[in-house]
Amino acid sequence: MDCYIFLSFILGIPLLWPCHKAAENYKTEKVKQPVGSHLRVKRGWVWNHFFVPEEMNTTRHLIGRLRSDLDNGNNSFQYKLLGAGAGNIFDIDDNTGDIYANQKLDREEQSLYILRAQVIDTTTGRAVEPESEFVIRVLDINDNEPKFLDEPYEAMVPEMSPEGTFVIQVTASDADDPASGNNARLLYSLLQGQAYFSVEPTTGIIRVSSKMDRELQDEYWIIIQAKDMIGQHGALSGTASVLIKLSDINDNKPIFKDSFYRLTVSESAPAGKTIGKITAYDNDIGENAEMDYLIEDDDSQTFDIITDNETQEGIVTLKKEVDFEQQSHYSIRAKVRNRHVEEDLRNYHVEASSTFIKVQVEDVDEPPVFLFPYYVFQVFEGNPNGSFIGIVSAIDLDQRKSPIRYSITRSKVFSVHDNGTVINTDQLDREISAWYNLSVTATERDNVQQISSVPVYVQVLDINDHAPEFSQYYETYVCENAEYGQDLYFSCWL
Ligand SMILES: *[C@@H]1O[C@H](CO)[C@@H](O)[C@H](O)[C@H]1NC(C)=O
Ligand SMILES: *[C@@H]1O[C@H](CO)[C@@H](O)[C@H](O)[C@H]1NC(C)=O
Ligand SMILES: *[C@@H]1O[C@H](CO)[C@@H](O)[C@H](O)[C@H]1NC(C)=O
Ligand SMILES: *[C@@H]1O[C@H](CO)[C@@H](O)[C@H](O)[C@H]1NC(C)=O
Ligand SMILES: *[C@@H]1O[C@H](CO)[C@@H](O)[C@H](O)[C@H]1NC(C)=O
Ligand SMILES: *[C@H]1O[C@@H](CO)[C@H](O)[C@@H](O)[C@@H]1NC(C)=O
Repeated sequence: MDCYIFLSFILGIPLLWPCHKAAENYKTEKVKQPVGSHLRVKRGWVWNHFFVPEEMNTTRHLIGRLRSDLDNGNNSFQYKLLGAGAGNIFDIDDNTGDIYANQKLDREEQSLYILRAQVIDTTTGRAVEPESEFVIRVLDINDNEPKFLDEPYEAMVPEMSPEGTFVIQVTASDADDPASGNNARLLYSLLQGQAYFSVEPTTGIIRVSSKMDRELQDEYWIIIQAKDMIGQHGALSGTASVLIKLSDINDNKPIFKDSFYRLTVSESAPAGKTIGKITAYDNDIGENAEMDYLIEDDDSQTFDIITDNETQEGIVTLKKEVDFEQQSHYSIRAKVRNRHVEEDLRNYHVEASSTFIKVQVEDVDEPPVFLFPYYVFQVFEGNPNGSFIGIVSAIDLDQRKSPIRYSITRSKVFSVHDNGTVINTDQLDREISAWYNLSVTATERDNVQQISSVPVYVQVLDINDHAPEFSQYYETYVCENAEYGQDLYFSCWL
């Protein structure tokens, strides 16, 4: 079998060579025979090339004649066909050596049949020729359409890829004979998707034909067609769909939802407290949608902003405490920008965008504040009831500036006027008690919940001692014009 395949390749003819022992002897002579002519030898088998078209619609089809050149036509020779297919698919006319195909053949199922022939002289019962092998080839017709075998096809290409970018190669196969005309020569084209993609007609390579923006459309279904017969008349075709997804590039900058935000913070809020959220959106996805917020204009250095990595929101926090009485509102500017910026995407809008934030500080009703952390009064024993002992003073720092009411509880000896003046309500006797330690309470008249207290120490001086040299009022005059927040006690005391 090897030898006929080998020969037919060398000769470039689809011919089967008899391969029995005798063939060796004829080889050189036979090679010189013009293609298609009868192969004559001095003594031996004679036959044409045997071809049978596939898919023949006639039931019985003559495909050639096999003869011994010793056959003189006196009907004494008998031809026989042997091998797989002999007697059913093929048969031979005993007398003439005519070979017939009895049924429709399918080249794609079996493209050649190897049979053996015998010729016997019926008068002697002896073989006239050595038994010989020959081949019947089935000729191709274009009866198979191209098929895409690897469906479904899916490919991914970055958005904004330039024209010509490779996307995917899809190939169809055609069961017809690639050596037979154009039956298996395919030509690819696009039936759907030509606006954005192209296909190389001979290779099936799909390329980008125009830039696509993932933020507008993130996937495309295209339909590719393969036609055999290089698309000419009689061509069969097959189609496949290809899903092309666009991957994201960082071509969008984050943009604030609003150009202006209004936040409020209580003056009682501790440093680090979250006071609000601001939101920007980025049309990209994944890492490309990650952003960083920052505070841009904040001379007061009061606010901070961090990014919530889960929600991509900007969380505005208090860097230090605020005081309504000092500054009741702030205007700051915040910025947001892409966290990841690739060098080659500078062309796109990746710079930051910004927004204004107005922060309103809310006043909190705070308890009244005494001007000193404690008071020490000195008084001579024996002073009459209702004598002046000293003055305490508390103020409401809130905007409302509520009037203050003072009180002393659990003391039978002292009382306090609404203006803070402490008086005695009983005789003081140093021999009974040299010290009275009191607690004076200040209450806001407008909100009795707002209360604070201060310790007051009253020292009773001996009447027989010489008079003290210091003023009883010294605290008051220093503190009158002092500001809240200063270390009043010490500046007064020293
Ligand atoms: C046999 O008949 C079919 C259907 O009519 C046709 O398509 C096919 O080409 C015919 N075969 C040949 C070899 O003519
Ligand atoms: C027919 O011819 C062959 C070969 O020439 C010969 O051997 C044979 O005897 C002949 N038979 C008859 C019946 O004449
Ligand atoms: C968010 O991620 C960035 C970078 O990984 C990090 O610097 C930042 O601290 C994170 N923010 C929070 C609130 O965890
Ligand atoms: C405080 O009030 C009392 C009683 O009304 C009054 O006698 C006293 O003079 C007041 N003192 C001052 C400093 O106003
Ligand atoms: C009152 O306060 C003074 C000064 O702090 C102290 O020396 C004295 O022991 C106190 N007396 C009482 C009864 O708490
Ligand atoms: C204050 O004065 C003494 C002595 O004069 C009296 O004994 C007290 O009763 C008086 N107290 C009051 C509250 O008037």
